[in-house]
Amino acid sequence: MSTARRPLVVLKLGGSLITEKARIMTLRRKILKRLCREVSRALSVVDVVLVHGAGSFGHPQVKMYELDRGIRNRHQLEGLTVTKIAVETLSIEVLKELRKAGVVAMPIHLSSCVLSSSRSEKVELPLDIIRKCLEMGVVPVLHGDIVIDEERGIRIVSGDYIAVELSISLGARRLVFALDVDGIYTSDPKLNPFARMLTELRRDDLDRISLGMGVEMDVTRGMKGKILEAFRAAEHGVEVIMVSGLRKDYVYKALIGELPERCTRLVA
Ligand code: IP8
Repeated sequence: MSTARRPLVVLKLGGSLITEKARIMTLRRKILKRLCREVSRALSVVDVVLVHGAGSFGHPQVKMYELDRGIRNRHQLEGLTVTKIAVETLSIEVLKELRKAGVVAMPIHLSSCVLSSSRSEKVELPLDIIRKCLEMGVVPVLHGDIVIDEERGIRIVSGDYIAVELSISLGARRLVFALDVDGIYTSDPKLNPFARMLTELRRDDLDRISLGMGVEMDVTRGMKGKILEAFRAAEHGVEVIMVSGLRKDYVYKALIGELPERCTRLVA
């Protein structure tokens, strides 16, 4: 159960939404700024845990040093620092925009407080710290990260995994994925003009649709990985909504529990 007084919502801001994925370490500041204001307004109704993706502040760096394959030589270790600098730079930008929007936020970096083991799928998250922040009315901010792993040296933990795990463990009412598209489509809407958006998505539908979006540059499985993760939350009774963060007030509406006109709801 949530320890917070109000309904708890976990918000995942997609890396493709808040960064230019094709241009290394480039922020989409106007979009981020507006989204932070929407979070700020929603805080009068719900408690929020914010998780963001790494976008071009993490994926190109991980790919460059092949960090997603674990540590095999010393040169790769340099990539650890390079990637952390990039991800933390984005995290600071998110915090600065939250601050400007009047949100009191606390960054929680998994790399500093988690030791993972590849023998387990699960990564233990610092729930006590997050619960305490919520209790104090502070918004915990997490992001896709690199953590030290007992067997492989390092492990990439996606923001999607973090958001899903938190929504289940904290008993969140809702999990909102803010995307750079309106929802989940029958195929990639950026490539196929006939792609149809699905207002409801069931696990069975996954066999009938083609999910190519973002997979090429994404070291954490892109859209398909996101949806498979998200179904875990839906199957634990969390309401899961995929919504465009490009449309004004859609994230705000999803946060406070008003279904925006266009979005995809996962049906467990
Ligand atoms: O963008 C990936 O997190 P994501 C984290 O949420 C790194 O998949 C370091 C690439």
